Amino acid sequence: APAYDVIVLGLGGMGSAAAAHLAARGVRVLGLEKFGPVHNRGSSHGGSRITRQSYFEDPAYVPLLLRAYELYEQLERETGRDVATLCGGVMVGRPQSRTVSGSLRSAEQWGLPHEMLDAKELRRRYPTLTPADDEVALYEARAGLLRPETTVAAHLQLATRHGADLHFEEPVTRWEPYRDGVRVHTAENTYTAGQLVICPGAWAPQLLTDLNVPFTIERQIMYWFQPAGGTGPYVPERHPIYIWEDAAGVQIYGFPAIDGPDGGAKVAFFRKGTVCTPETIDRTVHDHEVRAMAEQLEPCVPTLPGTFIKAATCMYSTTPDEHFVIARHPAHAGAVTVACGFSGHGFKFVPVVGEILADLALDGTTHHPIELFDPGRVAIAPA
Ligand code: PYC
Repeated sequence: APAYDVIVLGLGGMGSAAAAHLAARGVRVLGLEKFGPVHNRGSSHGGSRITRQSYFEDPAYVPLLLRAYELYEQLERETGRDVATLCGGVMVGRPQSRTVSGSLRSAEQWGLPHEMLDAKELRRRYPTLTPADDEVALYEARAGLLRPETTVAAHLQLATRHGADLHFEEPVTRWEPYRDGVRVHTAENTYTAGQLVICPGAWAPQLLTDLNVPFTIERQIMYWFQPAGGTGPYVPERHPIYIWEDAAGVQIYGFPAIDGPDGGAKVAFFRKGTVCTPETIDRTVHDHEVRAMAEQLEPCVPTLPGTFIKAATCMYSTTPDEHFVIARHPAHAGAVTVACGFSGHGFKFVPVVGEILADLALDGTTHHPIELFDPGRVAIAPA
């Protein structure tokens, strides 16, 4: 008999949630992670991530978001950790921009509470934000921020509490079908299990060659600036998260100041990354990159680029249509489940993805709507 019911490969955002949900259902779980617990080498670090419900990307994400909100609350209750701060959020741009029109479409389709603000009202509510007269905002009170490192730590804690074995600093070298299940090799050991759940993050191109999805791994930069005049107007009690699309379609996103009076506030370009691999990513952030961020902020959040504090890099794993991949592996459908290609907008879904992966691995199906995430839609013909 297999030593484990399920092996989870990768214990970042998605894998830690999968391990927690699987272990809570009473099965024997092994989690394998290349790095230590809650590391900063992948896509689940940097102190904050946005959460929101009026989803400009596609209304099909909304039911999953509603469930993710419930599960984030449950995670806070079960672990006593502070994961979410719902400080409100604004999606800003011209009315016809994807950010504004797509958010409004999801809000209207799903009856989500929201307000439309003209430029004058946005400036009145949030004096740090200085939209042009032809820009508007969709305001959502239940948008806010999530703490990625705390989320991962909380899921690892729950997985362990429910009896999962979690092995860190133990990279998987390869895996293969074996009898009715799988065999997974690391430098130290070989493990067998009935089911394998692969949450590879930016390592998807290496670990999922036979999925035939053309992932692009992108280097992204997160910046922290100390606002001119201090963080007073930027604290979460007074400041929303924001996604702001300019007339050229370039999006930035930012957060309130959550790191105390001297910690600044975080801001970044949404996309605009350069292609990289986890091995070759340039972890140095260059002066010209800091200047480009400050220049983009000048017209819309002019006091934010007061003093540059620090920057950090992370990776997106982007699919051609920027929708996720969550499915039974088409080539190994009886034993392998994959979750990857989160394309820079996955973290807010972490707990519901954990629930879906547990459903798929244990029941072969899920009641959650995941049709949009079928890898077949973007797979290229095998070479
Ligand atoms: O998913 O809200 C999001 C997001 C903003 C910037 C990167 N991802």
